[in-house]
Parts: sequence; structure tokens; C-alpha cells
Amino acid sequence: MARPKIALIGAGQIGGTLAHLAAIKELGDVVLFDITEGIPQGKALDIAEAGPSEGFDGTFKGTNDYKDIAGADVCIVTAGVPRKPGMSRDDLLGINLKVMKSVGEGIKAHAPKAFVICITNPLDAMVWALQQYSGLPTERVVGMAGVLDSARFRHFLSLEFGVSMRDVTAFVLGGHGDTMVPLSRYSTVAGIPLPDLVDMGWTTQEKLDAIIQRTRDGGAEIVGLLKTGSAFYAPATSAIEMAESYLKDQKRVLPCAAYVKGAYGLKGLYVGVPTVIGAKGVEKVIDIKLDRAEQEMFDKSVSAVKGLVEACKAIDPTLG
Ligand code: A3D
Repeated sequence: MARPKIALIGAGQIGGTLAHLAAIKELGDVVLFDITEGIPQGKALDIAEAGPSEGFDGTFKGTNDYKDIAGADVCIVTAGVPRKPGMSRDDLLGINLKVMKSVGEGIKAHAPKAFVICITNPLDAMVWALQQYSGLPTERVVGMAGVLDSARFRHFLSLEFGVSMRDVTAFVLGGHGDTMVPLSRYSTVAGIPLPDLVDMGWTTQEKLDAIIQRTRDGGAEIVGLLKTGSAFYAPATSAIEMAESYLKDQKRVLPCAAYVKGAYGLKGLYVGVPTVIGAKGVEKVIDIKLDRAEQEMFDKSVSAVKGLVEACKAIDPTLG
């Protein structure tokens, strides 16, 4: 069987890391696309030259021509601009919306059968626009945010409890922004929910609240340290987890920015929800029960996402 083809649209910090991870995990042949000449070609050649030492096979092509993504099985989109210190994700909207238009048209023309994962910010609005511009079915266009936000939450919790990150599960819902909703009730250490761990004296509610806030600010913390851009290692790992679940039909339960029609009382909006990712793309949106406080936080997050979608429509009235 031929190797799957993975097209990475945007060959910057995340794009290059995605290519390296896809190579090491032998997920398939990789095409790195970017508008900047030389960068995708240089990164593709550099990664290919790591093959003999690392022991992976596959082809690695850098390109500035959409024709080279033809027939891709997976497209991961990071094209656009990242944040600088002092910027919010929403400040990127105008520039990145134009980028989504060209990327969506490129995917529609050359890789209409692909499973598309969007990473470009502001995430929930950009994945919505990308789906519209590409015209691909909603179950095959999804945004990466929840896997990363949950991973950050898991990391901070593992530090607090002094346990392996592998034994911490965490749940983050809502939009990828300051209103994201980390859910304590559904987050556990080896199955023990966080509120029980507070009762058991493993931590205090104050410490837990501080961890939740640090999770919400997780992206800004890295931007503040790097100063020249935003996080890229963990975002790339998170998107690769989603791509692998699709390519290997793993049916992983992953929080993603998925198109929600019906669940959570929503009618056609991209927002972070638990999903099942398998060979058909987003195979299920899991509609969990929220208590009143959680529902209020979720509603606030949803209205922030709706605001961004309206801002996109104001810039490009062809979007609907
Ligand atoms: P960066 O290293 O700047 O790479 C972006 C690449 O996109 C550059 O190489 C550009 O040349 C390229 N590009 C710009 N316009 C186009 C175009 N029209 N077509 C093709 N390529 C183009 O950024 P990065 O890799 O650090 O981040 C990429 C995006 O991911 C940004 O929007 C970030 O805000 C976003 N991001 C999202 C998360 C989430 O969790 C959702 C996390 C971290 C970063």
C-alpha cells in the first residue's frame, strides 16, 4: 500500500516541527508548502537528511506550488502569522482570514478528499472560515486547540501532584482563547476526579484555580518568554495526535474545535468539544452534561467565538 500523503500548509515553526514529527513517526510522505521561497525546500531537505541516522523512510518535498499537495490524505494548516507579546489571538483575524481564503481554495482544487486540521489563530473562527472557503464536508475540517489546552492542563496538574503526566487526564471545552473552559469534574488522576483530590487534601481549591488560570494563559506565557513568536513544539505534537488517529482509524477521544450542529444546543458553529476521530474524520461529537457554572462558562466562550465569526463575515460578506 502506498504511504499516506501529508501536506503541511505553512512551513514555519509549527510546520517544520510537524514535518519532523511525521517523519520520526513514519506517518507518510510529507509535502511542506509555504509562500516563502526556500524555507519549505530547505526544511524538507534538512529533515530528509535526518532519515539515515533516525532510521525513517518517506519522501520530503518543499514547495511553493499547490499542485504538489495533489491527492493529500491529510492537510495541516499553520499558514498565517503568529502572536507577538501584547497581541491577543483575535488581533490576527484580519490577516489570517485572507490567508485562509487562499489556503481553502488551494485545498479545494488539489486535495478535496483530505482530512484537514487547522491550527492558525484565532482558531475557532479560522477553522470555520477554512471550511467555508474549501467547501469540504464539516466532518473532515477540524481545529486543533483542545488537545493542546488539555495537555497544558495535564502538565501543570502533574507538577502539582508529583505524578506522571500519563496518569493525568484533563478536559478543556469551549473556544481557544481566554474564555476556554477547563473542566475539573471531568479531569482526573488515574480516574480520581480533581474535586475528590481536593477533598483528599492532595491540593487546595485555590491552587487548582491558579492552575486553571495558568492553563487559560498557557499560550501567552510562552509568547511572553519567546518574544518572537508563539508555541510550536506542543501545538505540533497535538495536531500529529489528531492526524494519527485519522490515518490509523484509532477512534481516539480528543477535544477538538469541531462543527457542532445540535449538541450543546448549538446550531452550526465550530467550538471546542470532545470528539471521536477515526477514518471518517470527526465521527462523533460527545455531548456531555454540564452543571450550571460550567454551562455559564461555556456560553461565555461560545459567544466569544460567535463574535469572531461575525467579525469574519463583516470583513468578507461572501462568508455565511
Ligand atoms: P510561523 O512560524 O510564522 O509560520 C507561519 C508560516 O505561514 C510562515 O512560514 C509564512 O510564510 C506562512 N504563510 C503566511 N501566509 C501564507 C499563505 N498565504 N500561504 C501559505 N503559507 C503562508 O508561525 P507558527 O508556525 O509559529 O504559527 C502558525 C499559526 O499557528 C499562527 O497563526 C499561530 O497563532 C497559530 N498557533 C495556534 C495554536 C493553537 O493552539 C490553535 C498554537 C500555537 C500557534
